[in-house]
Parts: sequence; C-alpha cells; structure tokens
Amino acid sequence: MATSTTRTHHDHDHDHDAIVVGAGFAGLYAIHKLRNRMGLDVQAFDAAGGVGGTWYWNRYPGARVDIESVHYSYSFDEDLQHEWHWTERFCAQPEILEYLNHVADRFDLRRSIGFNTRIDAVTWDETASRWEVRTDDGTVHRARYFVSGAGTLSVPKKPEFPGVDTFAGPVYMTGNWPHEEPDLGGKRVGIIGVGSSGIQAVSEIAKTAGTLTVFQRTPNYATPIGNHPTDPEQEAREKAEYPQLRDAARNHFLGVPYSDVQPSALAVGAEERRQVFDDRWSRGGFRLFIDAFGDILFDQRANDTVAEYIRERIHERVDDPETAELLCPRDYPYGTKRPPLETDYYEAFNRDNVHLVDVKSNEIVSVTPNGVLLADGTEHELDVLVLATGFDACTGPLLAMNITGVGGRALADHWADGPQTYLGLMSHGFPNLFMITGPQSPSVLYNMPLAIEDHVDFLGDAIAHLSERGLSVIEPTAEAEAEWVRHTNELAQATLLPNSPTSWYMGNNVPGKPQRVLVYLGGAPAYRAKCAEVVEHGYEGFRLS
Ligand code: N01
Repeated sequence: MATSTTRTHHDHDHDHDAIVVGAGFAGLYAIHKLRNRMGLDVQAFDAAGGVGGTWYWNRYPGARVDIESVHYSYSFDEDLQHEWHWTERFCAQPEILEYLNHVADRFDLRRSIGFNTRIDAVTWDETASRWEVRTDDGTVHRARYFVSGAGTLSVPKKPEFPGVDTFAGPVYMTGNWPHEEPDLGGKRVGIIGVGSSGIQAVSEIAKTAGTLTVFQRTPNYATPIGNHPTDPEQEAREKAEYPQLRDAARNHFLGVPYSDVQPSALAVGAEERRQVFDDRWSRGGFRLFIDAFGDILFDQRANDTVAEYIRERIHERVDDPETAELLCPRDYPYGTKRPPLETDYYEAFNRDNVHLVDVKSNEIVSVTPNGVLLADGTEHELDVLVLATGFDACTGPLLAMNITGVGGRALADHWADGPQTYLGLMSHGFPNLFMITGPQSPSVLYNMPLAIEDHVDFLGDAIAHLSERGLSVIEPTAEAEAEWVRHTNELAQATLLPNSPTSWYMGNNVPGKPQRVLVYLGGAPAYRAKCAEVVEHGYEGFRLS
C-alpha cells in the first residue's frame, strides 16, 4: 500500500480546470471522473498525509463501516468491484483504507493530490469567472470549477470542557486518532460520548484498559451489527449479481438493496411485529431501522414499538438492572439520532473494569489535570481521556474553508440561519462551486459511495453540458434554492427528526449552530428522480452562462 506524506504541488502551474477538495471516497472519484474520464486538468488537496478521508482520520479501536462492505464501495468500475475481496460483512477501518489506497493507485489518482495541504480561503473572481483557492502554505491556485469532497463528518466538534488543555495525560479524539496506536493496556481510560464512534470504541477499549469510565449524556439505541467473515459462496453470488444489486440499492431509500420493508408497525399484531424485530435483530445491520416498517420515522406510536423492543433487549443483555436502565433511551424517538450498530457494546458493561457515569443528571463541569470533574464535585481520575463527542456535521467542512462568492458575500453569511442550497449540490451566489453530498442532499442517509458517485456524475455531466455549448458558468437561481430549502424543511417536519434534542442531523449537537435539518429526507429514489428531471429540463433551476 503506497502512501504519500509529502506535498506534491504543481508549482509551475497553478491554473486548473477544477480544484477538488479531499481524497476520500468523494475526492478520489471526482479526480477520476474529471481527469481520467473527461480530460480536465484537476488539482486536488487534502489536509491528510494520505488518501482515505474519514477512513484516514477515524482510526480509533473498533472503527468499522455499518453498511455491508459489498454495498459500501464504488460501483463505477466493473473490474474494480469484481477484483476486490472484502474479508468481512462489515469491514474495519484498516481494510477500507487499504481499498481506497488501492483505488488511488489503480486509477493513478495520487499524482493529482497535494497532501498535507489545508485550504484557507476560496474566493470567486467575478472578472475572470474563476475560483481562487489559497492553501495554508500561501500558494494561490485558480480554477474554473471548485468541487468540495470535504466530507460531512470531517470537522470534529471543539471540546466543550473547560480545562481540557490542563489534563496531565493524553487526550485523543476518535475523529483524529493517532497513527501510532496508543497503548491503553492497564490504563484508567475515560471516554466522553456514546454515539456511533464512542459505542464502537467502548467495545474494544473495554478489553484492554485497566478501567474504562464511560461518560454518557444521552443513551443511544444501539443494535447488533451482525458482522461475520465473508462467506465465499455469498460473495460469488453477489459479484455475479452486482449490476442488479447496485440498481436495487439506488432504488432503496437508504441506498442499500434491502427489500422487505412493511408499510406500518401498527398494521400488524404485537406477535407478528415482535417476529419482524427478532428477525432484524438476529440478522443485524440497518434492517431494524426504516427497513422493518415504513412508518417508524414518521409515527410516534410506530416508533414506540421499536424503541420499547430495543429497551427490552438492553435489559436482557446488561446484568445490573440500574446500569441497564441508564443505558435505555427514553426521551427521544428511535432513528432521530443516527442509530449506532454494535458488537458486544452492552456486554461491555457487565465487565468489572467498565463503569457507566450519567452526565445528564450530573454534568461535566471541567477537565482537571487528574480527570473529569462533575457538578456534584465527584472527580473521576484518569490516565487517558478519549473524546467521542461528534462533529460539526455537513456545513462545518464547507464553512471551514472560508468561501466567498459573488459580491464578496461569505458562505457563512449566506448560511447564517442554516444551509441554503439547491439539491444540496450548489448555492446561489457561489457559481461553479459543487458540494459532493452537501447539506440538504440525502448524503449520510444514502449509502455514501453511491451518493457520492451520483453527485460527481451530476457535476461532471453539468460541466460537459456547459462546455458543449461554449458556456462556462452554472449557478442555481435564488428561487430554486429557496424552494429546495422549503421542501427539505417540510420533509423534515413530517418526520420525528425535529424531536431529538441533540442530533447532528438537525445541527443541534453543536452549541450555537442554527437548527435546520441538514439532510434531505425524501430518500435516494425521490432525490435521484428530482435530479434527473432537473437535467431533462435543461438544468431547470440553474442559470447557465
Ligand atoms: O458523534 P455523535 P459520533 N457533554 O454526535 C456526546 C458516523 N459514524 O462521532 O447525545 C457530554 O453521534 C453526545 O451526547 P448527546 C455516523 O453517521 C459512523 O459518535 O449530545 N457528552 C453523544 O453521545 C454517526 O452518527 C460510524 O447528549 C457530549 C456523543 O458525544 C456520526 O459519524 C462510526 C458532549 C457524540 O455522538 C457521528 O458519530 C462512527 C458534552 N458536552 C461514526 N458533547 C459507523 O459505524 C457531545 N457529547 C460507520
């Protein structure tokens, strides 16, 4: 596996057709599409020392995909999907990183990427109709098109705990885990946060730490992932059926070829419902969510049935009833925070070395040199502190680049009350700036590699459409954008999502962030149909010039 740790700028030539941000799933496919398939001059940048994006940074113990690897992979190249072998149903981070390195080498993408390079400012030059992009080494690059593959969950939330800098031991963030695996053996480890990252990390760290103290504010509805080594016969079957599987995935709400959703949890009797949940529980994966009954995200009473089922199962798995009850979510609907998938998470709390601390009733007031101090004066002494406190999702990665559009208007000002986009792909006043899996697109609710391919194909086709007509600028109209924002908000209001007090889907996990839905909730098929219609109608809602 080749990696690059040096800067690889093309100092002799800073003018490009397209600048791409990121070398994760999104950036890599964007380079391939625009450079290899369309023949454009492309320069990409990534702050990391190698490819991988989220899979480069999130190296914490237990980091693993939660969509089956056979589906969570690129579909753009037949040979690639046939030659690659996934060793497990849900692969761990090192294997996904290896896959992305393989893709970078196989399609010769690395030479277009400036690694260890962060983008400081992105400014629209109205006279030249080009983007000027300043990197952290002071270099300015220019390009007709700016394509952000900066990710949705790539800016970790700033630690909110006073005194965190005074802690005597190391502080590790799950979203920026050290490359040299820290030795947690025998140490007193504390972890704050029980989202998908915290839950995956707890299961693993519990095995080696001397003690593991889990600081939980809001319990989560975690369900079994059901991981196992790849079955060779199933793999052969899936490879033979890949075109149909991909097609079925793109036609499913979540972008996975699950197909057995029933309309309503309330239309069946308790016994039948239980059988459905038992079946989903034993098979593992995301099937318990939307795929069991179509109304779980929309009807509180339907949602209550799955929530109660999960609480029962938590009580069955955790020996101490008080700990079990503390682990049971009770005050928000299932699925309104992204449900984590787990292996032996609840069993970790049956170990003598693992302690659960409720920091909702007894808040964290600060981090001290010795550990974590709670409101009642209890100090938990620690050698190592792990922050699994989440991300400034969806908008954070774009706003971090200091983007300024037409008339010197900052994207931060345009989005002061929440993101405003058309199709989650572009914003009015920011011509030729494409956001792969941007806010208000299905993004994280649509199997990411496929969501990414759809967006890159859309923007590639749009660029080709312009160039075939001797045009060079595409920008959504203010009206189309306002209507899309209205539509995405309306869709969210029809679901239970706004009922979660701290969900990154709604932006309310970050203090001070505008509370607006950050994802499109109409599902992948409806979204894809809308994008196709826009193209069929000559890029309806966009102004081309
Ligand atoms: O972040 P989160 P994450 N005091 O926001 C707690 C993807 N992902 O990194 O709920 C105390 O979900 C916070 O508590 P609360 C996936 O899309 C996928 O875990 O705000 N606690 C919560 O418990 C996922 O949804 C995988 O009360 C504080 C936790 O920190 C997304 O990334 C694996 C706090 C944050 O949970 C984000 O997951 C990992 C405070 N001040 C991630 N601030 C896969 O399986 C925050 N918390 C593929």
